[in-house]
Amino acid sequence: MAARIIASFRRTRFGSDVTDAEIRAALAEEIAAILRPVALPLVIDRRLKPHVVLLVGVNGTGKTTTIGKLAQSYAEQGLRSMLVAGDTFRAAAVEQLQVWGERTGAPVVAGSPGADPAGLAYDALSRARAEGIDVLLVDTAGRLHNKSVLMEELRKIVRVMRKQDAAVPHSVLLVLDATTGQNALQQVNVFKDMVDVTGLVVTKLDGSARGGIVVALAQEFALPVHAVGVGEKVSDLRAFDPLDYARGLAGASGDHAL
Ligand SMILES: Nc1nc2c(ncn2[C@@H]2O[C@H](COP(=O)(O)OP(=O)(O)O)[C@@H](O)[C@H]2O)c(=O)[nH]1
Ligand SMILES: [Mg+2]
Repeated sequence: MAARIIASFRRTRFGSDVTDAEIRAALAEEIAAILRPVALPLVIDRRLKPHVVLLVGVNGTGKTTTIGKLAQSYAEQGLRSMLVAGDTFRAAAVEQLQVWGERTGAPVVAGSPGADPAGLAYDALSRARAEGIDVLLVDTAGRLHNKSVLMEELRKIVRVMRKQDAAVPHSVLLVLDATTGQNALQQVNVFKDMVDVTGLVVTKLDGSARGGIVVALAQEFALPVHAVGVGEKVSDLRAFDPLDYARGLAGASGDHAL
């Protein structure tokens, strides 16, 4: 990444009389060019009823919170969501999703603790189809310390839902915590082995880390970055803005755009 930027600077800028602000603006533009191809919002297909979105990722990255934020933003667009409490391992995870359901007006499908998430997802899918729900958001567990168990659990959710509709899930979002740095790259590899990840959500970009990790992710995997989390509140989900993000990384203010 650094080599690419330096090479480009050599070609275009070296030797000329440039200010610090100009260098930062040029650097930001260079980084934004790498990010633009992956800055793609998740487009919900309103004809699917439901568009099935599976959220995966390590514990604590923000899957459940992101589901709440997505349900809110869809409600604002006039789309009806249904939430599936597929992290059945922890009772607190089910309660957390129920709170989001109440806040956003979305029905929540939950089972008893320890229930089979695949069966739950199957039931939720038939209910969503019957009720004409627009988006089915499926939460999952992220207990990575037992990789083969998690892999079998996620694959079973997909396999069982496909008995009803071979085209689901339409989207598989991997949720990554920006503050984990380079570890996020490893997480993408692990989850890509388990399920067909179609896009990323990068959370906690409000933290102290500037999250240069998104640049590395874009270069390594070229997966769409559908949205970024910038806080814990329901409104803290944003479309990924490459130039804004790049300016933050380069320490460039918007005033010095090229
Ligand atoms: N600051 C910040 N905190 C977040 C963000 N997204 C989630 N969180 C917090 O991270 C913690 C774990 O989130 P949760 O949704 O439970 O993660 P999960 O285990 O993947 O479902 C919670 O305390 C959330 O409030 C974000 O974008 N910014
Ligand atoms: Mg959760």
